[in-house]
Amino acid sequence: MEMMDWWESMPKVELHAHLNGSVRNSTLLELAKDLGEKGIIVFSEVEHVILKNDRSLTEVFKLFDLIHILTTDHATVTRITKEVVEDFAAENVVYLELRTTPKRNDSRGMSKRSYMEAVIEGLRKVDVLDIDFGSTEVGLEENGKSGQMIDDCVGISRTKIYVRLLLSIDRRETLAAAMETVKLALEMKDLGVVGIDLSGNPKVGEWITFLPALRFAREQGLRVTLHCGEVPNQEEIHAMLDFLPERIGHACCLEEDAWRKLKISKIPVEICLTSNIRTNTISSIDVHHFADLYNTNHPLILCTDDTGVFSTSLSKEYAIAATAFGLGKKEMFQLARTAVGYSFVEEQVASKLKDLFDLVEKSLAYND
Ligand code: 6MZ
Repeated sequence: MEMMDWWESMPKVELHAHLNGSVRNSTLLELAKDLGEKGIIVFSEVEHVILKNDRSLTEVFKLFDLIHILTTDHATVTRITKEVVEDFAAENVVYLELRTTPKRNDSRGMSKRSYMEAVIEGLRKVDVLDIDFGSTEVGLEENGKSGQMIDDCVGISRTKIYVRLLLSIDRRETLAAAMETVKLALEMKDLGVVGIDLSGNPKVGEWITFLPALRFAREQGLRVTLHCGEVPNQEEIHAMLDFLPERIGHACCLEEDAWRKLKISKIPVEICLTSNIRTNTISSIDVHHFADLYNTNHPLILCTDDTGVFSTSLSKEYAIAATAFGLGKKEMFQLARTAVGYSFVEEQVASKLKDLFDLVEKSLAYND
């Protein structure tokens, strides 16, 4: 318990979190009850789906379809964004790179743009601490709560969370839809959008479909991260690595030559331990590639993927890694600190975050 307090109070950086995968179970149940009462779904049929713990990769994507039914209206998108940011802030995540797939839903009068506006509204509504989400709109980057101290990063009072956004392309989409997402990201650069992610069911679609959109994103100065190697598709994995994305997520199913290519490339890897084990992408923690990457100093970042879907938190992921790979507080603190350098945030903020880690480190006595 004492160790869990330590992981929670340590400042941390989250670079791979999907908005709709990070919704609280209590919120999903409340939304499901509501839709049940309106006769849109049958609550008793979905309750156990929400509460189920062990899910295959295929079941995870079925759950996302259900979550999207529950969250698809502007007010709900705003609500879940606010809650997700506040949940990460509560466990001392000092920088959050939150990703989400802009969605069009004509029956709700929702366009990709209005979906993203609802997300931004959620950021504005965060009120348990200050938030900087990179907005250049006067007065919006601060929400008027300055000076309020809500949390302690191992002894240092903290008043702010920095949030930046990545727009995700779902592998089910068309190239035209992906292009729309990239153009939207460019239009929203002043609202804290820093990059593009390619995600979605890895068994669906082909990444090559999206290559023109990803190239365009890069040419226009957006950073790119790809879900790579969640399933063993070596041809795709090689092509993705050849594209040299700024980061990749997962990297679970790389055969020897792709693994060698990754190591040479030095592309930082977003590691999501619980997600990989729960979906059985990796058979058990003791054979997880975290160890090899860590031992060879390959850039890596510990992340959650979907805190709601996998009932985890970033603090839990740090606790799991420390126990499984025999790492102490000092090593884990350094891991969190180096993550700042792999983020897509502007240099000025990265430097502030590094200062924060330095300040916290000075106050620490690492007694493992
Ligand atoms: C691939 C994933 C994922 O975008 O609606 N997503 N894509 N692999 C994973 N590992 C388990 N976890 C989440 O958040 C949910 C969407 O994120 C992607 C899927 O496209 C999912 O529909 P948003 O906020």
